[in-house]
Amino acid sequence: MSEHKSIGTFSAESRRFEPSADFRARARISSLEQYQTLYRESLDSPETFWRRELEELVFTKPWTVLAEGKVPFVKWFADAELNITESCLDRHLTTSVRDKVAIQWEAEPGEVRRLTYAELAAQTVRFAAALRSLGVGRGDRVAIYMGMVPEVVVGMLACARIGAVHSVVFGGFAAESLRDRINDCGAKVVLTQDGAWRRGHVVPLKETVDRAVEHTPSIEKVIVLRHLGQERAPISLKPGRDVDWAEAAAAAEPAAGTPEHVNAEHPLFILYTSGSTGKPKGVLHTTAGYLAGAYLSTKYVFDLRDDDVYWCTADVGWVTGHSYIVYGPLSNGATCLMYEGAPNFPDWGRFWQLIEKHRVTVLYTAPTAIRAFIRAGNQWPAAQDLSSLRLLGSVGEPINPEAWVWYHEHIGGGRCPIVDTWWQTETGSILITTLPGAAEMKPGSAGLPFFGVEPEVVTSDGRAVGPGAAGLLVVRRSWPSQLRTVYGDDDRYVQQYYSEIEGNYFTGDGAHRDESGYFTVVGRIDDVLNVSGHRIGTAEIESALVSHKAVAEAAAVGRPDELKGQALVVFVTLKPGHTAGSELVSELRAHVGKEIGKFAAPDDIRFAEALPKTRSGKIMRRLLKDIAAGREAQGDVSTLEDLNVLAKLSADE
Ligand code: 7RM
Repeated sequence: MSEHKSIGTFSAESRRFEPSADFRARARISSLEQYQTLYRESLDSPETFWRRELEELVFTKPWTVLAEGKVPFVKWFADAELNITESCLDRHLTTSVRDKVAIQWEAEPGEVRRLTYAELAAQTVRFAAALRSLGVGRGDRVAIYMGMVPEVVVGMLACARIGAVHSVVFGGFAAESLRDRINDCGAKVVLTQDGAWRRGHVVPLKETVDRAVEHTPSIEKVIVLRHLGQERAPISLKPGRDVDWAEAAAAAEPAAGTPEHVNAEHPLFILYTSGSTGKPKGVLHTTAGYLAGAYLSTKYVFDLRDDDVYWCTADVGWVTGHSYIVYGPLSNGATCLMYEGAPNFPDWGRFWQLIEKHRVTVLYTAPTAIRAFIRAGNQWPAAQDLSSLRLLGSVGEPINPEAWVWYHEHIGGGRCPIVDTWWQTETGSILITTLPGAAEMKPGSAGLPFFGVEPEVVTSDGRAVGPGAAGLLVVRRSWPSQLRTVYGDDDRYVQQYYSEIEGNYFTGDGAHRDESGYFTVVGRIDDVLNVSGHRIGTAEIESALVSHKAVAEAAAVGRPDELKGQALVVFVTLKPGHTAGSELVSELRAHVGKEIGKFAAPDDIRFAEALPKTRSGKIMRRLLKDIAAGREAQGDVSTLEDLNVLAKLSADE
């Protein structure tokens, strides 16, 4: 646990921001007292709390048991039955939300499409019927490899409608990563599209799927949406395997799109995320608990009102897209803006033009994007009318106070509260943030626990540390939207999340808490990096590197980076007969891009004669981190196998 020492220092930030009286007056939760009363109730009388708060969700069989069992295996709303799409779609069809826009979509080249709740429901029902007719049913896994188009939402909801389990794979992943994920979950079908726009170029998604499914015995069908068309994204459909999305939908009988009512604990989706080994974990979420978390957090954290135009800039390939583009906002009947392309296309003004054009009121984005906008210059947001905004959010990594204050001033015009939301793929929904009308904001600090959540900062033996002291962030008890297991690997689930601190969920993050109970999450303390908000396991990078013929050994570490949060630095040793040099650097970067995805290509590759190791043969990452950051190697090097190695690595600077 020696690694934990490195998180012990942090600089105090003393600026404080209050929501305006105007914001408070219209907020659902408008004072600290009101928050505290509800929070206490959520912990002390959870039965009363959840019964009342979930009232508007649709259960075909109501729950009589709130939670059954003990961590690590808790069943929430154990005896309930439901179909999540009835809370996201059907329930709105008998109210004025029916004709409200659910998804307002803008393509990268500028085309705009609007889908009302009635239209989204109709498309979902039809596509659900199509999936059924292709033999997909309850419990079957469906991989989704698509870009940011409205149909990806239709695809996810259609799976949920028939009780199938979706596994969305981010479109930036390479064929090999897609193949491994399909094989891990045994998906029967892949949903994809011909291509997607990215910075004026076509990303050939179908082509990548073709390569991936060469080695996926479980795949029976590939359903292809023609999004860009044959001219811009030429594809061919393989007879017997590939199905045209539109044709399948047109041929389907909507009457066959009835919802499958499933038990509360029926799997809803699997989402792969990086951990500390080379093999990504299939985080499994189930139905009722996940819905409860996504729905309630969206409602209170974004404080959504009828006339909001809400924009979460995440990709649906990440958990933020699942919870805060799809299930959370739709179960709340919100209007969501969805944007297909890159934030800087055709220039750095695009986001701000989108906000002005669509009159966006709530913006939820990532610190890495904010820092890139700061670098691009204040003239871009200044040129646009951002007065429609009333609330801002941040997610994905710690936001540094400077970026926070810039966001507040240049985007929020000084009038919009900022919710800094801490959560993880595994937590399903936001666990820590300040509710926007309830509490003062402290730049850099995520804030207070959400309802039903009991986080704590502890020492490695599980004792709570005092105010200001750093430690491990854990969650003391189960909450509805927590992951239920690692798909197909209960042991890994228990090992990873419930063995570090007895009886507690271990987040993998380091944190501290101040006298008023605000949590500041400092970052990962395990071998997981956060590069531009992308979660990357060092072991995955290392195994990709050693699969290259020239590489003998590799060690990946993070280096603080002004823009990306962390930059990826790798140290490699070569096999005999291979020479270090810029040619090999490009080759290795391309290799990692091909094995994992371009976003995971190392920023910096350093060749070494040997890697520093302990006498027991463990690579000393702490030292490599110091070297990567250009710091003098610190701490105990007495167990280092060969001190000359260290001297050589540093001399290479
Ligand atoms: C939602 C998401 C999870 C990791 C998590 C943290 C870091 C996320 C914040 C944050 C500080 C935040 N899921 N993280 N949000 N750190 N403040 N507001 O990002 O599974 O991809 O990543 O991201 O380290 O453990 S994730």
